[in-house]
Amino acid sequence: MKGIFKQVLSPLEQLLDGMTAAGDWFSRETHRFTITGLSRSGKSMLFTSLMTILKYRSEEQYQCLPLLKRLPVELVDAMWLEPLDDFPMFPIEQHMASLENGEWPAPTEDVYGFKMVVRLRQTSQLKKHLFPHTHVVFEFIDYPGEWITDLPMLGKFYTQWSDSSLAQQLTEPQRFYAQQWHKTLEAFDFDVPPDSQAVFTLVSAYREYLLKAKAAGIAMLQPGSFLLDGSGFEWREHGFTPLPTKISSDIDHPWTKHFTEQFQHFQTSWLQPLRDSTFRESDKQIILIDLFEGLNHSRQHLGQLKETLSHLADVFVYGESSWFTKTLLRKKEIGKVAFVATKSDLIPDGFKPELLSLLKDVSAGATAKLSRDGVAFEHFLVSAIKATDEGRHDAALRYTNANKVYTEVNFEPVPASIRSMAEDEHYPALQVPVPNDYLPRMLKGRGLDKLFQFLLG
Ligand SMILES: Nc1nc2c(ncn2[C@@H]2O[C@H](COP(=O)(O)OP(=O)(O)OP(=O)(O)O)[C@@H](O)[C@H]2O)c(=O)[nH]1
Ligand SMILES: [Mg+2]
Repeated sequence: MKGIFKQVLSPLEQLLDGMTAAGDWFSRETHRFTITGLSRSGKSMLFTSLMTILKYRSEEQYQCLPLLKRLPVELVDAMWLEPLDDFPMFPIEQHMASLENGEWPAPTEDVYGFKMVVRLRQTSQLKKHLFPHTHVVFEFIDYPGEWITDLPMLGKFYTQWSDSSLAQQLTEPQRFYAQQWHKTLEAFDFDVPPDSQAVFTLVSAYREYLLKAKAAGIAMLQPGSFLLDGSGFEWREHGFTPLPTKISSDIDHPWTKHFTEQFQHFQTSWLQPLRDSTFRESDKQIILIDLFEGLNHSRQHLGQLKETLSHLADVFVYGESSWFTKTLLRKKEIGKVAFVATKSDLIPDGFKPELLSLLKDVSAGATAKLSRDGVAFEHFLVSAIKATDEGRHDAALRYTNANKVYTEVNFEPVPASIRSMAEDEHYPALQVPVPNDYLPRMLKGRGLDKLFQFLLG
């Protein structure tokens, strides 16, 4: 049957369903969404808003998403959160407490999950027909953005990664931030054996580069997993770095051998399990993109963001066809992908068409790959919270700044493509503190109805 919600059932459930088994467990329908994005792209804030909006929607009958037709509030009997497998629960209370204290949610340093269960009212035959399930389950996983850039490393040999990573660091804008690291690499004596002290020296110097590049808005950070201390991969013990090609091309060189082993250890003991548990196959992929960081820095920053997203397209959705893709999705469309520019409240409405066009440009490398593989995609803008207000004219916004002064700012038009941004230009990003009235402003988030429709459609 062609339901309003797409059916993605495990074979067991499908079987049981066919037997019209009764009881809650049997009539659950699970949708797995991957909302993913590079570091600081707005994942945690978006989850926090989605949960808050849905909570208000169900508990207070608050119609904050007028365009949302898929899940009419009258049909929703109750909505609650449940843990997802063994993942620690998404710290919604902690994030809300931060907002209450005037702080944005802290950067995510570990993986969290939650399930949102929606119990539907089964009042009339018609509704039963439209919603054959009494429960619809949505699964969400939040994780540090630093982890995602590492996934393309799964398909590489150490020397391939080493060479391409050095080549990337020699192009702008990375080259500028890599100067110190490159000096260290050039001066390094590779005749000393790769003992733990020597390895630590080199890995620390490389990590310094990654930290510096991250602070400067670079998205292409490999391994991003080395950036977080205390959670995730043990870079001190198992770290590695790229090596100069004269070393990496000698497969018998002690350093090449050592880093090849470390790299393989990284792949098998960290990346593969991470991918299997956190970046699982899903019905729908949402890729969050913060364009403001790139706009704030330079055209070249936007260029490397585009390149990073293009690399990521290889590992998503259709990466390597799994059991799931092969057996279940072959008959249907392969999942769908949305490229979503976040924090759209940071520019006036009048410039949103340009922002959307820039989003399409920045994701063009990725969408070319999706088109080639017959994967459907779309683009839209969201803001998890509407932290700004309209200004007195079209090119202006008003907001309460860090000094608690309600001010108006004027904007230049946003470039509609990377090419149309001048080499020496940049667009300072608005730094908006958490507004005091954050709750109504979260309920006024923009584009979230579109997002729900994408998820449910
Ligand atoms: N104005 C505005 N700012 C936002 C919005 N969403 C996120 N931000 C800002 O972007 C920052 C990063 O958002 P997060 O949700 O923490 O990003 P993340 O993707 O979870 O980041 P990691 O956990 O580091 O991977 C926040 O601290 C806010 O400053 C939004 O809708 N509007
Ligand atoms: Mg986060």
